[in-house]
Amino acid sequence: MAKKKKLEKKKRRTVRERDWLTHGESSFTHDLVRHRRAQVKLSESSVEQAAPPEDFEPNATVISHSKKWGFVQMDGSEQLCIIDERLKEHGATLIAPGDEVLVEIEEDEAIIRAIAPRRSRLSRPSTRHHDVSEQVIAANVDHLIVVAAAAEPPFRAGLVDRYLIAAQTGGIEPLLCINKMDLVEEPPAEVALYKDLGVQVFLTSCETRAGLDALLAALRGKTAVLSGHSGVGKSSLLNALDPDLRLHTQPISDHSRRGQHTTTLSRLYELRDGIRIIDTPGIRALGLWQVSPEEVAYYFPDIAEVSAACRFRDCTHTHEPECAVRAAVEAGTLHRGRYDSYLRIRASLESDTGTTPGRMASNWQAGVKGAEE
Ligand SMILES: Nc1nc2c(ncn2[C@@H]2O[C@H](COP(=O)(O)OP(=O)(O)OP(=O)(O)O)[C@@H](O)[C@H]2O)c(=O)[nH]1
Ligand SMILES: [Mg+2]
Ligand SMILES: [Zn+2]
Repeated sequence: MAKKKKLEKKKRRTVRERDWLTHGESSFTHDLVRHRRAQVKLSESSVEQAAPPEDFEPNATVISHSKKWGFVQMDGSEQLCIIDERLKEHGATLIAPGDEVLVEIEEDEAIIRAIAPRRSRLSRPSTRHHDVSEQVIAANVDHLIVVAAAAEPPFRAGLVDRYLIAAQTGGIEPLLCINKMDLVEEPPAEVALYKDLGVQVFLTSCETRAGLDALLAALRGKTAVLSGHSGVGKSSLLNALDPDLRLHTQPISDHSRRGQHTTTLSRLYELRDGIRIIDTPGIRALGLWQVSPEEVAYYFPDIAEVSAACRFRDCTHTHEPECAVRAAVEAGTLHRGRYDSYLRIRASLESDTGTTPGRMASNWQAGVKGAEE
C-alpha cells in the first residue's frame, strides 16, 4: 500500500501557463513549488504507453524549454508539453529551440514523445558539471547571425572567428551583423576580411534602422539563431525587425553593474515572411565543439590556402621552418590579425585538452578557459 502511494507521487506532473518564459527558469521552479497543490496528475495510460517511436513525422517545433518541459509550436498555436521521461540525453542536450518533435496529446496532456535528428546545430562544449558534453544552443537553423557591436561593447574579431568555425562544424551558413553602426563613422576594419572570405555582412542600427531591410530580405523563409556577446543588441534587433515582440532589453552599463545578461532563456520567435529567429543569452566566450587543434587551420580558409606551400604537410604554422603561412604574414599577404586569431584559438584548444568536464574523449571537446554558459 505504502509502495503504491510512493509510485503515484512520482508520476505527478503539472500543466502550467506560459508565464515562466518571461521570468526565466528560476521563477518557473519557484512556481512549481507554489502550485504543487494544484497539480494535475499525468494519466496512467500515458506513462505506460509504448516506447517512443523510432520512425515518425514530427508535428511540432520546440520554441523554448526547461529540463522537463518543452514549449512548442504546433498546428499554428503554442503548447506547453511534458518531455517523455524515457527520452534520454546521449552526450548532447536533449532538446533545443528549433528541434522538430513528435507531440502526442493524451487526456489534456501534451507529451513530447520523440525528437527528430538535427539537420544542423549551433553547439559548444558544456561547461556545467552534468551528463551532457555537447550543449546544443539551437537546432535546425539555416543561418547563424553572429551579432557584434561596432562599439559599446567594442568589436572583437576573436569571437567572430570562433562563431565562423562553429557554424561550419554545425552545418549552418553564418551571417555577420555589425550592429550599433550609429555610434561609429566607419565599420571595424576586419569587416573587409570577412567579406573577402565570402561571409555576408550586414551593417545595422536599431536606432536609425539602417541595414534592417537587407537583413530581413536575407532571412525570408529561413530559420536563424542570433548569437554574440551580451549587450550587442540581439534582442533589440529582434524588436526592430518585429516591433510587436517587445522583448526586454537593457543598457550595457546595467549589464555590467548587475553582472548578468538581459536575455536568460533561448527562445524561437516567428516573424513575418516565414522568418523564424532564435534569440539567445549573450556569451562571454564560445568553446568549440569537436574541433581539434590540428583542424583549426582548415576552418581558416585564407590560412588553409596558403599552407599548401608549407614544407611540412602537418605544419602547425607556429614554429616550423619554411612555413608559408608565417612567410605570408611577414610579407603582408595574409592578415596578421587572422593569423593571431588562429594562434589564440589553437592554443586554447591545446591547453584545454583533458580539462573540459564530460564523459566523452576530452580532446574532442576542448573549449575556452573560463567560458560561461
Ligand atoms: N546606439 C545603439 N544602441 C543599441 C543598438 N542596438 C541595441 N542598442 C542598445 O544596446 C543595449 C543592449 O541591447 P540588448 O538588445 O539588450 O542586447 P542583447 O545582445 O540582447 O544582450 P543580452 O540579452 O544580455 O545577450 C540596449 O540599451 C539597447 O538599447 C543600436 O543599434 N544602436
Ligand atoms: Mg537579449
Ligand atoms: Zn606552415
